[in-house]
Amino acid sequence: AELAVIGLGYIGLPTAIMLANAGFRVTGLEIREDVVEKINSGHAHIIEPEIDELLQSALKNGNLRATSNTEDIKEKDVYIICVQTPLKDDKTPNLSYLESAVRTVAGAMKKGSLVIIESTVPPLTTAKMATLIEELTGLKAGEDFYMVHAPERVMPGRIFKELVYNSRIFGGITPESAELAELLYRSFVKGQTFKTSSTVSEVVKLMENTFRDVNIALANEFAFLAYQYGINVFEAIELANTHPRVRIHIPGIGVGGHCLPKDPHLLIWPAEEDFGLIRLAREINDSMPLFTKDLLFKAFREINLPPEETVVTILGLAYKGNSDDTRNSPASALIEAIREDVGEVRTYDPYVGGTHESLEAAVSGADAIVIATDHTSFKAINWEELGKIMRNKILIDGRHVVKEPPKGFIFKGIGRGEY
Ligand code: SAJ
Repeated sequence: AELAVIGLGYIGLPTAIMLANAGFRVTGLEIREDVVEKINSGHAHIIEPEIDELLQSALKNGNLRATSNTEDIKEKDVYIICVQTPLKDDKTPNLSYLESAVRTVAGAMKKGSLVIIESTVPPLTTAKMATLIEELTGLKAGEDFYMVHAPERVMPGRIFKELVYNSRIFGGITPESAELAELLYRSFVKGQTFKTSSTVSEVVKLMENTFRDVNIALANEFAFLAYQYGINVFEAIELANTHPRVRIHIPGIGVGGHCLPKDPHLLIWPAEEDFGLIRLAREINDSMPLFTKDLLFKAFREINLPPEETVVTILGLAYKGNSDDTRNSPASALIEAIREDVGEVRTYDPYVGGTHESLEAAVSGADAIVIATDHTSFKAINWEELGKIMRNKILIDGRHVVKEPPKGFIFKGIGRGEY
């Protein structure tokens, strides 16, 4: 079969590579021409273990080609849409990328095509997009073309493992649609596969990320409570998690990335009524960078440092450890919140371009360090040694990277001992 993947980002590119290596002829459509060029020359534009090798083998066997020309995806058997579905304000989804991808597909497809949406979408969207295709093409959904929501579930950093071993859901607008998609993905998926309706599948995907977001909010609330009792919340969590049915998440400076901060909003957006818990969890998680700012300014007050004279170094700009992805990163929210109030903000992230070249250069003469990302390399830092090149020694740990408060520092961490 001839396939087209629309959108070669974090999900589209790995999926196109897997399908090409499974033997399908895949054309990847991507509007960013520099990205197309890079991919066709064998270099992925995203950082992900194994990606360049797998991309090169897909190019070598002649099954994968990237393009920015919509003419190249005419009359394919299958279209897989992997575009982003961000928010346009605090809580309203921006479905314009999805809609424009669907319009492109409608202009290219033929009778009998299978259209798959991998993007995370608000409930009922797949059915609406099927209606849009009907209007644009005159074809009848479920008869003249097939349509499925097949949500991606992979974790950046583990994409190629999880693409193969995670189980997958295929939500068809008709049972036959789901069956066709399942057959296609079985070419590389070793996990279990399940078929359902498109609306159930949309809700399932959103529930998964909402579950994680709400659980992280609960952990963050436990961190606030821990201050009241003067205990280390991480010790308490570790002990609570020895219970066979308890799995408390990790509190921290905030919830970033392209999924968790928006998916709970997508879940409740089309509903007439929601009951508050999901929204409150979002508010708690969004408040964490400000809470981290509070910890920092408390430390300034303890040694009578006027904030406007301080140099603050943020360690980690990525939204999570060992990643180069800065989308919705709590570090950026913190920087935004302190920029006007402190003398100078410096950043250091070994994965992210545009920050200081070295840890030492970023920290030299600084008054405070705030850890905003749990990169593995940060865990090996000798703080007492590093402290020697600082002007004042304040260390704020937003990611539970520092196990023992280093000597000679004013140390504060989220959920750690005294506030
Ligand atoms: N975080 C915490 N505490 C935790 C876990 C995470 O503060 O206990 C923070 C992280 O530091 C990060 C944010 O939450 O800032 C999100 O990170 P994550 O590791 O939870 O998730 P993502 O966004 O990288 O990927 C999630 C995954 N969903 C679930 O685990 C339910 C992934 O499987 C999805 O495919 C992905 O969202 C997606 O694309 O929807």
